[in-house]
Formats: sequence, C-alpha cells, structure tokens
Amino acid sequence: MKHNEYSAKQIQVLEGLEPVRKRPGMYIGGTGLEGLHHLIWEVVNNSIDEAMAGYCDHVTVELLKDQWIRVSDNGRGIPVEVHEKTKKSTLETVMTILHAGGKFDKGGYKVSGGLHGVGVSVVNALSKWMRVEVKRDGWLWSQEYIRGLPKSEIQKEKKAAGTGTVTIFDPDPDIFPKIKWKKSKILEYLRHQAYLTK
Ligand code: 0RA
Repeated sequence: MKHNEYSAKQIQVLEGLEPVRKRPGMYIGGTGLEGLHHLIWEVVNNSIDEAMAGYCDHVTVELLKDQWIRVSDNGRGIPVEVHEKTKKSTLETVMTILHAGGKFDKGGYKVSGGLHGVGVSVVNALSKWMRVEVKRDGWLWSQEYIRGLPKSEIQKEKKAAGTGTVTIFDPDPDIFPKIKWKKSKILEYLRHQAYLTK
C-alpha cells in the first residue's frame, strides 16, 4: 500500500496542464458562459479559503479592459520558496501543475468544507495570458504564463510591505467561443459567497 500511495503522489506531481486544454469541460463543466465564469469562481475561491483560514479579510474582483479579470486579496500570499518535490517555486508549482493546489501542497489549509475546486492551474491552462503577483517576505514577486506555461522564472521585483495575492487573467479565445463577462452573474456569486463567509 505504501508503495502505491507513493506512486500516486508521484503521478500527481508530474501531471501537467495538457489534459485541461484537451478536455476543458472535464474541469470547468463546459466552455460556454457557465464554464467561462467558473474561471473567476476558481480564483476567488482560493482567496475565500484564505479568508476562512483566518488570514484574509479583503477580496477584490475587477473587470478590466479587454475582458481581463483581476482578483486581489490581502492573505498571506502564495508561498514562493522552492518546492521540495518539483524544485520550482511553490507559486510556479501551484500555477502549472494539476491538483498542485490541493492537500498535496497546503497541508491542513483547506477549510471550506464544500466541494474542492479544480485548482487555479486550470484557470492558467485556459488563459491566453495570466500574471500572478505575490507580496510576502518583504518583497513583491511575480510570474507570467501563456496558456499555462511560464514565460520566465519567478521574478523578485521590488521591496514591498504587507502580504497578499493578485491574479490577472485573460481567458483563451481558442477555448471559449464567446468571452463576455456577465456582471450580474459575478455579483450574484460574490454576494452569495460573502454571505457564507465570515
Ligand atoms: C497555502 C499556504 C499559504 C498561502 C496560501 C496557500 C494562499 C493561496 C492563495 C491563493 C489565492 N490567495 C491565496 N492566499 C494564500 C501560506 C503558508 C504560510 O505563509 O505559512
């Protein structure tokens, strides 16, 4: 049994994002309006989990030009140190490996109790472009991705006070035939989550 559990973990670590782009519906339910909005839910849910863990009390969702979305929180920031299994930063690991954001990385961190999300790497896989900024350990860190692949190593940008995570993404038109956010739908979801979250 020990041997099998070990093998399963290894497989999880090695799983890239190709299956997500190949069969997006398996991960977000479809590529129509509902599936598109799932991208926001996935990112926001990570911030809400951070709030439920007691480390975050502000989550902002902004609709930017050209249908880009920005989600910001004032949580601890996604860890950036080298991940022992992947030898990459934990940020890159979470963003580029399927399921890497689950219990495998976070220990007892998830407390939402509801359905576990598919992970923010799925959003990354289905985005033409994505950027994550993390403030922690006194620095602003960033990394950008194109269709789930890092454009470069994680960048240590500049000294910065405070902590938090900012995620900006631009959904991939090769995946989503129509990219138009429905403000009323986003507000309804956010109000519902705000009601459910302390
Ligand atoms: C795991 C551990 C730690 C932070 C997070 C996850 C985290 C993830 C996201 C995703 C969006 N916003 C987030 N904020 C935090 C921190 C572990 C530590 O500092 O000891």
